[in-house]
Amino acid sequence: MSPPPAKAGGVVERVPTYCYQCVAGPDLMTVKVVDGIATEVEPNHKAKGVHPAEGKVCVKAFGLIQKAYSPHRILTPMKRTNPRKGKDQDPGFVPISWDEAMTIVADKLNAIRAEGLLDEAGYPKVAASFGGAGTPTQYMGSLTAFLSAWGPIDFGFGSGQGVKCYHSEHLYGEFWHRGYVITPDTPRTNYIISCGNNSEASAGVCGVYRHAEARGRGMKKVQVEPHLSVTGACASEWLPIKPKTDAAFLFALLNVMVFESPRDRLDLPFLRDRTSSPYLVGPHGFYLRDPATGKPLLWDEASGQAVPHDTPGAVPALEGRFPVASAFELGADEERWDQTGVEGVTAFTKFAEHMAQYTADWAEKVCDVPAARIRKVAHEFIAAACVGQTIEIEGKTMPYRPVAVTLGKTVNNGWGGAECCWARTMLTVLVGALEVPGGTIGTTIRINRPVSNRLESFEATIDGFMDYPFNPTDRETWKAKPSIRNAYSTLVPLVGNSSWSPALGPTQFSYMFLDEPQDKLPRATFPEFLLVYRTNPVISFWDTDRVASVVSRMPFVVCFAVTRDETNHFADILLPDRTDLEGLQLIRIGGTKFQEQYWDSQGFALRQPSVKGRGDSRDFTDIATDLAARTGLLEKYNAAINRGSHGVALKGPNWDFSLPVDKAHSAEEIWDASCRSASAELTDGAETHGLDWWKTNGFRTIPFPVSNWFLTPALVEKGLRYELPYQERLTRIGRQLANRLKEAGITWWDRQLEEYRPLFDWHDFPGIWESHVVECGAKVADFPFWVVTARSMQYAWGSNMHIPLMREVSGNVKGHDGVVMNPAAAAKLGVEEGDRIEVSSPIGKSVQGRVVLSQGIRPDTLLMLSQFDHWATPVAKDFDVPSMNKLTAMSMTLTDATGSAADLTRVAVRKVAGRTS
Ligand SMILES: Nc1nc2c(c(=O)[nH]1)N[C@H]1C(S)=C(S)[C@@H](COP(=O)(O)OP(=O)(O)OC[C@H]3O[C@@H](n4cnc5c(=O)[nH]c(N)nc54)[C@H](O)[C@@H]3O)O[C@H]1N2
Ligand SMILES: Nc1nc2c(c(=O)[nH]1)N[C@H]1C(S)=C(S)[C@@H](COP(=O)(O)OP(=O)(O)OC[C@H]3O[C@@H](n4cnc5c(=O)[nH]c(N)nc54)[C@H](O)[C@@H]3O)O[C@H]1N2
Ligand code: SF4
Ligand SMILES: [Mo]
Repeated sequence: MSPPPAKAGGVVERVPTYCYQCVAGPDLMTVKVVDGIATEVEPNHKAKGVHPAEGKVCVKAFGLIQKAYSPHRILTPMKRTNPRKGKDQDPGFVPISWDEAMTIVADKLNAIRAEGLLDEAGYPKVAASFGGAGTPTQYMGSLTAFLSAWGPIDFGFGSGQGVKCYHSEHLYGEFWHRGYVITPDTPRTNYIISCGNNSEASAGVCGVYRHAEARGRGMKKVQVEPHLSVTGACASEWLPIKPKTDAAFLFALLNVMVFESPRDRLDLPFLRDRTSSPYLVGPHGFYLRDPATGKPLLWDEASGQAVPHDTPGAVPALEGRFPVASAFELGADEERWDQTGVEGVTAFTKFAEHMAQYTADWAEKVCDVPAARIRKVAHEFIAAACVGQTIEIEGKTMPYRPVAVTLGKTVNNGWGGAECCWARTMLTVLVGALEVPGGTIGTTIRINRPVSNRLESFEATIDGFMDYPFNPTDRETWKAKPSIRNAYSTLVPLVGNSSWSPALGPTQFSYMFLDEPQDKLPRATFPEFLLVYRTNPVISFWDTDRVASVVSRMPFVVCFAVTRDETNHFADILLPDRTDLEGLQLIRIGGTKFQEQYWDSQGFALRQPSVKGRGDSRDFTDIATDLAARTGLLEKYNAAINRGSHGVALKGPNWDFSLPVDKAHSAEEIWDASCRSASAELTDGAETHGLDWWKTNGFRTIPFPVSNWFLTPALVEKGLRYELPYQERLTRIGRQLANRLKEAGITWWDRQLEEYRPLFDWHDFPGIWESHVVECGAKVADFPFWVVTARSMQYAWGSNMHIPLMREVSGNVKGHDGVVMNPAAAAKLGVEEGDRIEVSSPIGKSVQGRVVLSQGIRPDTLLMLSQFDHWATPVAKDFDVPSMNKLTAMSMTLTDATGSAADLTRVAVRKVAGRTS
């Protein structure tokens, strides 16, 4: 059903609301409603000067009208009637009432509760998969309160978010500088080196706006990537690098900066005072520590002796080797070396000596970027860094270093991701551009706490660094027995144990381990109940046929569903939620958030029904309350709401809108109380506007200091340093983990343990994908191409591919209807534009599609944009465009130490019959 044409003279309303369809949100907008029918999405002009993109939204938001009125919407609960589950099985969904649907769901949950929430293996019987990089919570009302009331749930059944996303960046970024996602300080930066960061497609309306403004004032960007993305097309320079060799390129930049540029062009005071560069490293590879205090030593040029790092008045030596009279080194577990008359080498000297091997001439052979270009980029970067200059922000004088290095998702995850994250951070460290105006900064935190303010998210360690919530690796507290199936707390110390950690763990293991028991690890068991919302792992993950096979064997699957899709094809029950323009929810906005949401204000915004919920769809909050009531959890659920699990606590220092816990409340009541509490929070209790006020006004903010975008001043205030370049903590933790796994007899994580080193090395990262070809019993020469993927501005993953408008708009951007291939490579195979090819991978899977020729891609690389290949999602299933996800493997070999792998694989290409022009 499409909206009937608006009658002239009809009643026109403009409803303020938000879009959070992709991770670059939230963005504010208004919906024009004529006689109750949504007709247009418009900017929210009241947000001009408040929202970083002046109250505008991107192209995807315009699709929301068609989404609401889609003829393919699921508009009533449905029950599966075909007990057999398979891709080729018609589920036989039949409409049922909400009462019947909720009775079936609650009976299952109550049966689980009666027998215990954990199964014999100790894993939660209930699992939940939410995708879209955390965006579903912005649409699921108070379901979060129900989940918190329930108890243990396995949140580790991933969808590709997390492990296919920015991953090493999340973990190492938070470890080094509290940066879950790392971006340029775009409004002030002048020079960006971007390795595969496709911000013109991926950074949302705020990112695109900021970059356009920056280009307008002359900012330069060097885009390094195997194919010319829309971002590359907007950049000053494109360097078509060989896939997965970015670490070599970045290492060579470091080499040029250290060896081919005068030392004083670097930010020596920053290196000396804000990093661990002057710490003295002993012969065993750990810091030399003061026998009295245990603190790391540095060489004090003032007194001519080694002193603890925080000695007042000390003038640390940045480089050199120094005699230390007495010190000890602290290794893994109980390793301790007490030493006298020992030589200490500064961490910076260790770093410089280590980088000597990675010359530009060496890198050229590895990454296929000419040495002269590497040198040019390094020198331009130093020149643009403005070392020594300052800028005033809100009356505070801060360093001004307008250079940034950004990484995209295939660069900062999987093998080589850690090395790229380290090298990128070191590039900015060398010129003092880390977490300062103009430089490379982190957006927000997800592993550390409190999320509300990353500047308050650290205590000092005695080593003078920010502390970090590692999963334990010591003998007493290491978790030999995983709490959920992907074993993140057992295997990945860096991922921590916050509410986001299960979804950032090696989520492919949740699927893999069900069929491949791992030696000495408790056997993975199928969860008895799987809940799915706004994710489609059967399309979005690696080796999608394999994911489909696992999902088809899940005993009971409940999916919230806007339309049929590939994952809910295997569901037992479908529940129709009120979607973007129909539901009610208040969320926090402002502050700093990925992708490039940097606000100078913070507050709340309301999502409210612009149009009546269609059919028998139900508001998420009402669904959650009903579930809580039917499972006897109402009190706990209401208490969770009062605590703020749904986004805002209902009680503050001088206000209290807590709801009585013993009865069910409607969505309107819950969000009215939430609105009142939010109003009070923003006005210190002075105002308590309820839902009606927020419905009219849409959002409200208070100032957020721009100076809070930058971490370095907070570090200075606490007298702390970044633990860079040398990784003493990680080395110790890696060795301890190795000891624990050895004691447990686990050998299948040995390769991952090698990532824990004091200084990162180049390894043949593309070679790991090549060795996987051999592991699959094939020959590398038979798979001569790489296939990579990229974002599309028109699509939020696969979530809006059922919207015809998105298809129409994306049709104007090259690459959306086939496999992008270089003409020279195509000519060798006798392939022309529009020909059909079969692309196959070493795991024995293949896809077909038409060829799109472009000079903007390396001859050894193919591009499969986005995540197509739908076979159940309406509209999308008729696209006939392939996706790499059927071709890529889920494999231990390809899993790195952080638990992620990368979206690329070696493939073979063959021309097949049929042409589509
Ligand atoms: N419109 C839109 N925006 C989004 C999303 C969305 O679905 N739609 N998703 C959001 C999410 S969850 C994420 S994770 C981000 C991802 O954001 P990005 O990482 O910025 O974007 P992608 O387009 O996925 O990155 C692909 C780029 O990496 C390049 N590439 C592939 N392999 C390599 C390599 O080995 N080296 C180098 N240097 N480059 C390589 C490709 O050529 C391509 O240009 O986007 C977010 N923003
Ligand atoms: N080929 C390829 N694959 C990729 C990537 C890539 O770049 N290329 N990127 C990876 C990354 S970084 C990420 S984060 C993941 C994301 O992957 P997922 O998190 O799995 O996201 P989607 O595939 O978009 O699935 C979203 C689902 O939500 C449903 N949906 C949309 N709106 C609503 C609604 O209002 N209500 C309900 N009930 N359902 C709704 C859609 O129908 C869709 O099935 O994908 C990964 N997969
Ligand atoms: S960038 Fe994402 S959240 Fe913002 S308007 Fe576009 S789709 Fe919505
Ligand atoms: Mo992602």
